[in-house]
Amino acid sequence: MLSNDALQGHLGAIARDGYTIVEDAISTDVLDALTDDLTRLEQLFEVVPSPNVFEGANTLRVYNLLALSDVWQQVPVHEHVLPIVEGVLDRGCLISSLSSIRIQPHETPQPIHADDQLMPLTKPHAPTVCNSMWALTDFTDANGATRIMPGTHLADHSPNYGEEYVSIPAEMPKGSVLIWHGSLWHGGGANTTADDRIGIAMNYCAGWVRQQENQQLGIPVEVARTFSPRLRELVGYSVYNMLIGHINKHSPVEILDAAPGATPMVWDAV
Ligand SMILES: O=C(O)CCC(=O)C(=O)O
Repeated sequence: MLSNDALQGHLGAIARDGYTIVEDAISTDVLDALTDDLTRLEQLFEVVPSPNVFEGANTLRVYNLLALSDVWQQVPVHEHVLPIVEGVLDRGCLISSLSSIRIQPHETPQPIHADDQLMPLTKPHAPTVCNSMWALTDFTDANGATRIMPGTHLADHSPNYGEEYVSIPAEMPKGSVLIWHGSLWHGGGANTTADDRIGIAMNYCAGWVRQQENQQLGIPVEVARTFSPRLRELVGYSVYNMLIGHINKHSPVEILDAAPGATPMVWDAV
């Protein structure tokens, strides 16, 4: 559990710099379990790099991890990360996507971008997105640590796609988590080593924003039914501010459970 002082420190850093790093966030047994399952999934699905510059010619990505095995269910709700995300967005935040990013040797730098730059909003703006990168290996300048540009979350525009910028590597030991404001300019780094850099991209958005990867159709209903109450809320079986996301004036969680219930809705409060 994060202390209140630690929580406030991380929130202050994100407000000021656009990012923070939580060291020693993830225990070794969790890291090992995630790494083993990811390797299994990559082999099972025979994952190969996608043929586009953004995802990387030497990078393996597995999307929609919550649908694939139980071990990923602990990631979105982690006690050292979620309170910080809730502090940035609010407790009505949602999972936007959960995927892996394995940057292999010979990978070149990913174009610098902001994760919210496809949203047609005037900048700077309140955070609509708050993303995190779990380090399953050490993240170093040489192996492709995420490149960040501190303070750019306050810029009045997004980066020009494909332009080269001066950035710094978010170096962090294995078990750390980098968390950033969705407007921060950043990108994956080049890997000049002989080893893989493995990261888990645990991305969140505000509860009133559309999720990047569709969680309600992407995760089979029978899988979602096994989720904890908080995880169900985070994938979108919930309503934001008692209204947004309702189905016929009911929370979608009641439909998930096939048990119409009494989730308080905005109409009950007026
Ligand atoms: O792999 C990384 O360090 C960053 C990746 C990223 O920002 C992205 O794919 O959107």
